[in-house]
Amino acid sequence: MTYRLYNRPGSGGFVVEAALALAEAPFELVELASRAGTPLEENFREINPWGQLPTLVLPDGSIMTETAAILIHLAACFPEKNLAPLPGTFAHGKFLRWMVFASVNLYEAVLRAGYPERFTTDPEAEAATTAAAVARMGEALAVLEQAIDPGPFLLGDDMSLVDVYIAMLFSVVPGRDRRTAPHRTEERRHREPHCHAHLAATLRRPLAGRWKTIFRIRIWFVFVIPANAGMTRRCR
Ligand SMILES: N[C@@H](CCC(=O)N[C@@H](CS)C(=O)NCC(=O)O)C(=O)O
Repeated sequence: MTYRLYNRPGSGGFVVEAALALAEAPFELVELASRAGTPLEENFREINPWGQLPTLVLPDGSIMTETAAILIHLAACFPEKNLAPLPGTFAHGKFLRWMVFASVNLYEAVLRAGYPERFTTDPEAEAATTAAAVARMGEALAVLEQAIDPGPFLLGDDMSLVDVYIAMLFSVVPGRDRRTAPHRTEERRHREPHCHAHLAATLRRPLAGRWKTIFRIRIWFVFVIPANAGMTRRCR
């Protein structure tokens, strides 16, 4: 039995794909025939009633959702791959802290920006809802910016799955100019130099496997193409 990962092109779920590749775990990737920005098929709710990706089917057939939970679980399943500090250590406490911080403060704000209609009943307030979410992401990034110092990784010299997660989120968080790819803008480089260097360090980490290819291709696919096409980038 292998893992089965449901994702779709344009979704931040590629971070789980990257983690599975880092763990060298056998997995099947099911890319839903649904483009980012369009609703998922209603019948997908039979697999994940919350209707979101990534969704991971574990080898025993049980379902996991929530990116942070999936990453924490994968790190525990493959301790020999050093994807996280050992549970019970102080470093693991730090790992969990930033996993959850990223999930509830950054990923959730990305959704508020992308789907403002879910967070207000007033259609005229949608633009303001998006703007407030983008501002909130900036505040969360400022906290991460301090946490990464001195880096290069959140936990110091050792890369863990929390770095891969933060790098994905840093890539999806829009810059002030929503038409440009965020990880390329000078503005971002100046405002969050540690986050910027952290993304570069994460991608530079010399590890075997195809996770970096997945990561690079997905970042390019998700962000650069929509930016060039003048679309709003959203994690959808
Ligand atoms: N809390 C979820 C959020 C996942 C999420 O927002 N996924 C987006 C793609 S990046 C999605 O499925 N959007 C479709 C929707 O919400 O309808 C997690 O951490 O995994």
